[in-house]
Amino acid sequence: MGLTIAQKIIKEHLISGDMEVGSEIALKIDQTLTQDATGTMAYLEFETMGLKRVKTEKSVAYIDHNTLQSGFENADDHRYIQSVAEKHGIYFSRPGNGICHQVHLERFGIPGKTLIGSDSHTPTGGGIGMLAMGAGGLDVAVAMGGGAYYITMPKMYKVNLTGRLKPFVSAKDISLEILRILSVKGGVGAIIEWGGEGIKTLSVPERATITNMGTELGCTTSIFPSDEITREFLKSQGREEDFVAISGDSDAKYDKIIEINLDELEPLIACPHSPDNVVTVASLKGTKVDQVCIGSCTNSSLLDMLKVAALLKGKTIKPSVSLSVSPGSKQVLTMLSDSGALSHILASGARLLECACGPCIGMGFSPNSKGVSLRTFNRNFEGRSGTADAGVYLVSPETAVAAALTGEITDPRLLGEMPKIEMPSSFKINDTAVLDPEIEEKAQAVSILRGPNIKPFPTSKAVLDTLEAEISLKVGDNITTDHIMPAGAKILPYRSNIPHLSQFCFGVCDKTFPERAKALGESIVVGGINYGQGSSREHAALVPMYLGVRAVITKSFARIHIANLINAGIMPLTFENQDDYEKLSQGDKLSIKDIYKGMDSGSVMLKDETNGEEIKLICNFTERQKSILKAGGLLAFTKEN
Ligand code: MIC
Ligand code: SF4
Repeated sequence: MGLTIAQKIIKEHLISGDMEVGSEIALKIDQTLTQDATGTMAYLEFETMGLKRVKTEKSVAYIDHNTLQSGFENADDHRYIQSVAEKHGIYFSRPGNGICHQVHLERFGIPGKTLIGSDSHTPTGGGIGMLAMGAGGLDVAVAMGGGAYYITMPKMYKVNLTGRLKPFVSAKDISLEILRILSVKGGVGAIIEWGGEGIKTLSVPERATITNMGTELGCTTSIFPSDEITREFLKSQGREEDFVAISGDSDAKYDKIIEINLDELEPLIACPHSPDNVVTVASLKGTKVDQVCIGSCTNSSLLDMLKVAALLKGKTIKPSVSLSVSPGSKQVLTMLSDSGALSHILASGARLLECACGPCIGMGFSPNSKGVSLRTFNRNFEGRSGTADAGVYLVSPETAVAAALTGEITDPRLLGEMPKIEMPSSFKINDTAVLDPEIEEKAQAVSILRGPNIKPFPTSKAVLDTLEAEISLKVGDNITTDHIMPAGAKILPYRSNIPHLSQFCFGVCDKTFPERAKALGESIVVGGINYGQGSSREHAALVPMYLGVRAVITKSFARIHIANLINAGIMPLTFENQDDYEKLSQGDKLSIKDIYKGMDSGSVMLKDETNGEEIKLICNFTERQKSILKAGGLLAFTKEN
């Protein structure tokens, strides 16, 4: 039987396990990336492993998230990461060089290679045919040390594109359409491959917009074939030698096939507070808009920016709208500036932000109270923008410009004729903002620069045979990591200070949680479907662990979060019968006995001591996962072994 693109790459990188859907496989990882918000913790973990050099083909540390330096914390973390990178053989992308995913695509990604990154949008690399996955910081640290990355062998989904996008309809609308079809949990346990005649009309940055936002489907990753369009892109980046062609076999088998006709697609918009809350732009016509943000790892390529500049050329934005533009990389900004296109953006009244994540993660540019913000980003979770009562909508760059010019949600097709965009055949290469690591012989002399904000790593506890604890919090479906461990300018600087961070845990759901959890000593959290969707931040597991959470019981989990819980020594359990969720209430005292036996048989019995209910919970762990939980987390397990 033929293989899919992903199966081919997995086969080449398989260290152990069977490529059978649902079973655990271990993969060799060629490249890693980290960003600063997850990187400090990842490098602290890497240091604990005591290795001198990374063992990957290429590891890159990016500074792109925590760039607002309103105190010493972020600057200290940047220096720490820079010094670790220099010492241990990691390339360092300086602040200002751009968003990790955009820069990695331009300068380092290679078709057919495996990449894991401590950021959930690492699948952006799927746009050039990489098997690129988001992971918790500890998993990235292990991979840097040469260890395998473990995933559950995914199902394979295929999306066939036919036709060609109409003017003012773009790659972002394809992302929103697939979210409309599949929902934020529709990709869990699957890899999505993009194919069909229609992909020949999509350039690499457009493909990368689609694989980037595949993360919002919950899938393991998304991938395009590596074809002549990929070759052209690599050539334009001066890297044609990195090109290899990769495609799925014609008789490859897919578990699901979805057809999208690009001719029929129209401008779409995701309404608050979920990326799958998708309707047509036309249906929201006339909604007043306060703020428009263009950028993020989803839509900040040169192509996106040139389109924005061309549409803004000679026009002025509405006085009632505040427009920000953040190009994805120094390369994009330089070329935008050299071509003169930047002047059109500035003349329109837009505010230029640095090449970083910025408003996407609430690092500045928060909307006004009850503000309506249209963003070309990938997430619109409640509170993520930094303004609790703002309504964030996700749109294409075309729809963003239409709103900035008219002051309301407007179908961009009403803007007239789409200007023709000429893409350059070669990009301006200047990698001076990427610092090479020190050579191995001299690396010993590099000292690590640690700031006072770095606090000791919290120690986790081993899972014991009996757990008796109270439910400290019960939440609903689709709880994101932004609910569990919010980000934003005020909180992100403390990513290496778990005690400080813990004050904000579950702040979006219940501000009293940290105090209550601490008072209980040990407790259990109960959730609904797709618990932990969203980011890769391991802090959404480490902080609850610090606050004494010993188990999380849900209807289902998101992929990266369940791995992070196990790595932190927190037991993830699921209801055998989802209706049993209703039988548990916050404050109930629970007991789970014979956990070790249950881990072997795949299920445990929970007794609700408050109401007498008995509930069966699934705990299908692999031998490796059982050992990690019994050791009290992956760090403890790695030290033991
Ligand atoms: C995000 O988009 O939510 C982030 C911020 O990039 C996170 C990583 C983090 O929390 O630091 C992600 O996507 O993994
Ligand atoms: Fe940065 Fe936003 Fe992309 Fe996350 S989603 S990496 S915060 S730009």
